[in-house]
Amino acid sequence: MSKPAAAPIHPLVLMQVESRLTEEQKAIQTVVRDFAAKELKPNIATWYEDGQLPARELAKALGGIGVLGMHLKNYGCAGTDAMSYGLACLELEAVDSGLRSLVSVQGSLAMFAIYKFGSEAQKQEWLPKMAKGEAIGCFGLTEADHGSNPSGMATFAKKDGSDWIINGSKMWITNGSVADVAIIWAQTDEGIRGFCVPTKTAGIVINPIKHKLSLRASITSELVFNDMRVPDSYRLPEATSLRAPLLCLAEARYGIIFGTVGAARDCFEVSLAYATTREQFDGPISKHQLTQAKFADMATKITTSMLLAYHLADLKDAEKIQPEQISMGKFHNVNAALEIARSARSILGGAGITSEYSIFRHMSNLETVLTYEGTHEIHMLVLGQALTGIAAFR
Ligand code: TGC
Ligand code: FAD
Repeated sequence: MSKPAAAPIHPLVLMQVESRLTEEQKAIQTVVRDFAAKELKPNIATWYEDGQLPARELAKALGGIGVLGMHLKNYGCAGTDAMSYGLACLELEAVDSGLRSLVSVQGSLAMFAIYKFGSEAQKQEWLPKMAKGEAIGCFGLTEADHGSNPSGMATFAKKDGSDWIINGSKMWITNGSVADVAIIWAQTDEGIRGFCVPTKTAGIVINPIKHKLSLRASITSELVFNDMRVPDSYRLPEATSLRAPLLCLAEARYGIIFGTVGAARDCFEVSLAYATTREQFDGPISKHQLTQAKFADMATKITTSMLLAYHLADLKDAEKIQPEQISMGKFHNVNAALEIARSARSILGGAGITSEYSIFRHMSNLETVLTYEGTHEIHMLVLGQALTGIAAFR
């Protein structure tokens, strides 16, 4: 006779990985988790199906719980540690990658660019209202012909007296159509520079990108600049090469490393709940060894991803984190989450392809997450470079 069933253990409890969090970190995670359960989870399937996101209201609500630019100090930002920021990303992406993207682009890309490279006047003007969600930012690095290789960007800012005239375009820009301010990276006669441009500036046209089959609960846009004249005071004075936008990317990639654990956790929880109630061959499908093998594999991947994320949080808080370490985190955790989503989806059988369950949505989103913020291949090559000393990008 088989032993009576014991109470199931959650993967993160099994290895006690959360025991290392401080009370403050746990409290922040709980605030975001509760907010997500109340304000985001009930609506996400509809936003996703409609391909619409009430970004303005959401930004204000997210600002209200203090997650926008939460790891930055002063200027109305919460100034939390890196671990807390990661945990917030995890809870948001447990609902949908697009919601984490809204927060990543606002806090880690647009606000961080101003915070790190902006003038005092730019910081005073933008950061407090962006922290509150009263102003939304976007970050324009990618171009249609220059994605993985931003050093080849064609957008050009030409000096004209004390002004700059910017021509070119940016593609795939998250938050673009709702943004109040755009961080625009452009070539100049002196090298790559960044500009912090209000989107009401004459000469900028923003076109929404439609027909996405992934990240549908996120706004993605094309930005086009036609002789856009901006004063030198819009230039980010401390951004003097490609290193500046790449440093911003490191911030956002860090959030993804935690966020994808959230998507994976949700896939695990949804598929486990389904497997314990769905019956085939005279019992729950969770009793089948092949199903249990999937759960064992998923739980191990969630645990190793979480531990990797925690380690990177420690390195980040100690200000010791290196780009190749972040690359390993993104490379591993996005791939692991995608594998978990595919496996969890298979446990739901036919039901797994409907929007009644979150798994297929996560799976579809994770295809974008595998591509943006440096493709899976680019992070492999960053690691390859670190391990061999040879850059193989070109
Ligand atoms: P390379 O010569 O290697 O580097 C130029 C300078 O930058 C430094 N650097 C970094 N600094 C900080 N963090 C990093 N990750 C860095 N990577 C490089 C580097 O030390 C150098 O500094 P210096 O002082 O010597 O000048 O540049 P490269 O042209 O060879 O390119 C290297 C490569 C391929 C890794 C880089 O171009 C790259 O990462 N490409 C991927 C592009 C990308 O990730 N785009 C993302 C766009 S934003 C986005 O997708 C938002 S999605 C929405 C969301 O986040 O939710
Ligand atoms: P490509 O660079 O053309 O790559 C195509 C394929 O070739 C990939 O598999 C890639 O890995 C491979 N490849 C390229 N170079 C090499 C190489 N050297 N060796 C081996 N393989 C290689 N960008 C922004 O600036 N801001 C944003 O807010 C933003 N948001 C986004 C939101 C969404 C929904 C999406 C889909 C993208 C977003 N992006 C954003 C752009 C994103 O960063 C790019 O899509 C990404 O960097 C890849 O560029 P690409 O799409 O041009 O692909």
